[in-house]
Amino acid sequence: MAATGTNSNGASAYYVTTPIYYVNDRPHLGHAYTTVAGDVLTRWHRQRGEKVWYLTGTDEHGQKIMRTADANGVTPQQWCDKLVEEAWKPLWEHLEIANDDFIRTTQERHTHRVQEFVQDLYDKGEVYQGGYEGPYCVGCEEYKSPGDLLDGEDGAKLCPIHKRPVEMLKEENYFFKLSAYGPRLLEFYEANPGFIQPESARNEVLQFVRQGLQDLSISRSTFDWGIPIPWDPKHVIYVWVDALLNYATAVGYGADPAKFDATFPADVHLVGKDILRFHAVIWPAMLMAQGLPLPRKVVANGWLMVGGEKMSKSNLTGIAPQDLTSHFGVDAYRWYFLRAIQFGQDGSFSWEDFTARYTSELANDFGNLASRVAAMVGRYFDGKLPAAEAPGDAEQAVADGLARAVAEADRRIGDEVDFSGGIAAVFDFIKQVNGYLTEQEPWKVAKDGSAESRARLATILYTAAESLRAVAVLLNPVMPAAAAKLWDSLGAEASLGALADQRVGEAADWGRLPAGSTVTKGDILFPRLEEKKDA
Ligand code: ME8
Repeated sequence: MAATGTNSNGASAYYVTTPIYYVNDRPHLGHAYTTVAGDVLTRWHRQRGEKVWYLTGTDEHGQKIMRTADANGVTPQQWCDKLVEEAWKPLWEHLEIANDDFIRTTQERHTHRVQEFVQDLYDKGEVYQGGYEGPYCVGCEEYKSPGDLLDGEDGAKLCPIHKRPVEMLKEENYFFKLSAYGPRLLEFYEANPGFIQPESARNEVLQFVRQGLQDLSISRSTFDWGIPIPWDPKHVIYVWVDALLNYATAVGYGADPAKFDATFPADVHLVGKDILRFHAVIWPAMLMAQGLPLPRKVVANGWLMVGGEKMSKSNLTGIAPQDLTSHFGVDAYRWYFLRAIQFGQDGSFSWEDFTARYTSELANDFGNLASRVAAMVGRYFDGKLPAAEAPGDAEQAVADGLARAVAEADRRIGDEVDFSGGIAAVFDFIKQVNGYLTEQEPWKVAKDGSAESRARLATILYTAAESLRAVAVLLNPVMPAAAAKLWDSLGAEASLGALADQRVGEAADWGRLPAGSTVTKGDILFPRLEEKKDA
């Protein structure tokens, strides 16, 4: 399938990237949203048995970082080192992000290769010297089209994203002949309708490119915090050209051809919709200019909003993820935003909605199911999972429901990068299993000690436990700690091996959990929130 790249034969990795984040400040929910999404996507593909490469990192050059460092009385490098080590890397660890690499644009493995790339463009005649004057937003690190600006107070013109005044810049710069690539880009989008996702993002890009592209200024000479232009070191390379190249330099561009060929290009670039054009227009054009292969998909996530505005560092509306994980836990945090918001759409964070969904779906539907089943296997069968001695239509319906849930979740998350749809499929199945228990009433069946009832009870509890075995596999990419607890409590580790080694496809193979497994009532997966507060 085109969406999943070339990895089905195992030759090259399923390569997913996040944006590399500016380290002018600490991470907030918005950054974590994209990074958790990438983590779930890559964990899913690992559980399909594919080779995966998940890259994240930090964008450390440019005026925005330089000004922040100045304001804090340290050098830009000192500032970046501090923020990366104290804020960014620890957050990803806290959120259980299993990235394979972390690139920083101040690393030599990056800076040297960026210089070579730009020099190469220059040698090929793709770059020329010229002048430019226009409104510039330091927040975006981008020249803006005058028509896109908003009117502020006293006649000031504002960036539509940051709502802050733009600055008029006039510079002698080097330009990349981006305008020449419009027709080829349009042909490419036409031939690859799935390249930009969602549809609204694709339409925005098509409209933008159809209007005609301007050449791109790729150097700056009014400040020096950047990678020098090799043939004219009074200039530094424009921070976006520098930053986009991380996707190539991190996987060995110009340094390790074997690794590069086995990884590049990306199967999915995950980006916020604010930086879509850079990834869907400029980046492919840069690659075309070098004859390099283009990414397979650029998927734009919507914005997390606060009070109707994009949550952002510069507007001081950034909420730290730790403020939520300390209350709801890391698993619920990873699950919530992907579950509650259709990927690609904007979504508002609300404490009330998170609390309501946690209580109904995690604590009641899922957590309760797991603890009830473990408790009953303990009470009625001394913690040894009984065999399903007398399966009938009701059990077949559960097995069929599981097969549907696996197929749906795999297609939605694995192929379509539709997290809420995939997670909903799993939670619908959880609901089905709850409904099955309510109908079968094992607690009543247990009261009658006949051999027939005993067989029936065994069948019901096996069916529920086997369903949970599959749920643990399906939810492992989303909530690894809760899934591991569940896996342990079913005794599945001893009988089936490590959870991480379970394949998504096998989740649907009914009957994998062997009778005789030791089922224990482990920790409650999702404690009630009020209890947690008191604790
Ligand atoms: O743009 N809602 O870095 P950045 C959802 N360095 N996602 C959000 C968000 C919100 N409110 N706020 C931020 C840059 N994000 C460049 C990228 S890539 C070669 C260079 C997420 O620190 C979203 O993924 O401003 C967005 O694209 C990214 O953070 C921007 O992070």
